[in-house]
Amino acid sequence: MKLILAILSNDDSPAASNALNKNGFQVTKLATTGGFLRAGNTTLIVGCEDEKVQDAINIIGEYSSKRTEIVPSTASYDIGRYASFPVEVQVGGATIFVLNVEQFVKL
Ligand code: 2BA
Repeated sequence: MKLILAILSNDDSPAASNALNKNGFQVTKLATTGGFLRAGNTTLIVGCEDEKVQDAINIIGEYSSKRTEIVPSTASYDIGRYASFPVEVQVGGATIFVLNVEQFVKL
């Protein structure tokens, strides 16, 4: 048995979690914070059989692929007035750890 820890953005986690559930995986969601950006993210905990790990990773990847989004930049003083210009930022992606489970007990 393996334990998957998947860190993904708060935007992607509901869809990823739903898809995992629909495909028979049990999921626990933790509200976490990135140490570098200090922004909120979500860590999904999934315990599953070894042969199911790749399926879970594929599902998570489907709902958290890296993509670019256009967002308004912070307003800056330009051309004689404060203006906000759209900038392209990369969002999404997942950081996934797969750990061996020594013992699994449900009481
Ligand atoms: P990612 O590498 O995609 O990491 C996204 C989040 O995943 C991280 O949020 C952290 O919560 C978790 N994470 C990633 N690798 C991990 C690991 N080896 N162990 C434990 N947790 C891990 P943040 O720490 O806020 O980082 C956000 C983004 O900032 C990272 O995206 C990376 O692109 C960048 N970054 C992180 N640390 C950096 C550093 N020391 N120098 C430069 N850029 C850094």
